[in-house]
Amino acid sequence: MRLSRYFMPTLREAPSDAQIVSHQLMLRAGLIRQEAAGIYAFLPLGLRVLKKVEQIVREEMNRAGAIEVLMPTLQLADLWRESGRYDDYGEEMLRIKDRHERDLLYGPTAEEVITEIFRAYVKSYKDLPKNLYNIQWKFRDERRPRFGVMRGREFLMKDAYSFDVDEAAARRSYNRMFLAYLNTYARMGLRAIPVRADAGPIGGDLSHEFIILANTGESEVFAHQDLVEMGAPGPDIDWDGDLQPLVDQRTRLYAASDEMHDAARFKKEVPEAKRMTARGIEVGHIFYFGDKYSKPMKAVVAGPDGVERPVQMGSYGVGVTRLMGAIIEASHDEAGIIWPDSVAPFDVAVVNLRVGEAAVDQAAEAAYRGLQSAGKETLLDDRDERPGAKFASLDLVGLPWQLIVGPKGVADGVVEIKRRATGERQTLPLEAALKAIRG
Ligand code: 5CA
Repeated sequence: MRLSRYFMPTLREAPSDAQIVSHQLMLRAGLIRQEAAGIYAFLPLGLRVLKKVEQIVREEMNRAGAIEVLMPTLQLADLWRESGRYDDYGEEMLRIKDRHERDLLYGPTAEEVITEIFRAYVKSYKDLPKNLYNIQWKFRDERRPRFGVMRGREFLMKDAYSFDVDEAAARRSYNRMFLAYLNTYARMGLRAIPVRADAGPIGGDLSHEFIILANTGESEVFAHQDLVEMGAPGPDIDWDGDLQPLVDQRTRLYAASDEMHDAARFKKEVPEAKRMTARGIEVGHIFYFGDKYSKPMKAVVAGPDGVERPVQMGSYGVGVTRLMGAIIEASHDEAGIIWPDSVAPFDVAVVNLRVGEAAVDQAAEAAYRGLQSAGKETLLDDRDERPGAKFASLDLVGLPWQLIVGPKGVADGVVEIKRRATGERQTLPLEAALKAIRG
């Protein structure tokens, strides 16, 4: 992509109502534009990041055996009357009437819709387990939308729903999601801590939140330091095998959100030097709630004994748009965003420092073509601007690499490469520079 023809509206200053660094940087880097309180348009760079985050979530769901569907954003109120949640959900639910005066709502979550789909087709334990997920926009009319995509009203969520014949099997489904979540966040350069959580309006008694540590986070967490340091299990575990030991290893150590925190237990179970109290961002939340929806909605399956029972369910949410903010909170400096390679909007910017000077233009074009044919997503900065302005905006948008082509280097047969994360620079012949970036 040639920057002279692209749409990357960066801002020198963030609007004064952006209070936290990720919100400021998302606006300044031209990733998002607020259209109404808590409602955002995704601009080209922001959309590229969103798609990458979404794709990582999708791949890790698929790896763990979940199957993708797409449910509508608008749902029938009657379904929510069946589950009994229509009246309980309150003012957070955006209620809509169509021309036939039918009550609709913009889905804040989709337990009812997925249960309706499931019960239409699945009747026997032989078809279980099943885990169906979608990545779809949700709407919650939050009282205080704030911090940009962190607490939006319209936001993108991955929501998965598991169906099992009994509690033991449902627990296995829960474990698969628990571990898939850790792998998902790790691929984005994030370390998430699973903490015991309150199930809130989704319901049920087994629930974990996944928290990214950040001072600006809205959640307070209490955890054993060793859990914070424990890595993700990695993709190569046996997804059909017994995952309980891997989950136990991570749930044995104390970790709780503020609603579930028990100060006396924390003191008793965690040595003082290992007690961590911190703020964090909830980037995922998983629930096991048994027959909370299947029973009132009559989603039943026949067991091996021929007896019909409500199917055992769980649901598993990831805040996809919120993750963009969380990644920036975890990875930035004074100059701007530092995207992890896996979610960066482009891999590399080729910076032409003397647009219009034939030899420099030619060398920049050669670098641009070389990177593109190596499969690197490349932005060619061919804007007619001062070098200082180019570097400021490129550091702000935070691509992992810059390949800098200037008149002096061209005369010497070299270019400069810069790694955004470390600031490390190297002067190399073009071929060696391409090789370093190709990795
Ligand atoms: N049905 C369940 C799981 S699929 C559910 O809705 N869970 S939730 O309410 O915890 O939401 C799942 C995830 O969506 C949260 O962990 C959070 O990361 C994200 N999320 C929730 N509300 C918002 C919001 N207002 N703005 C941005 N992301 C949000």
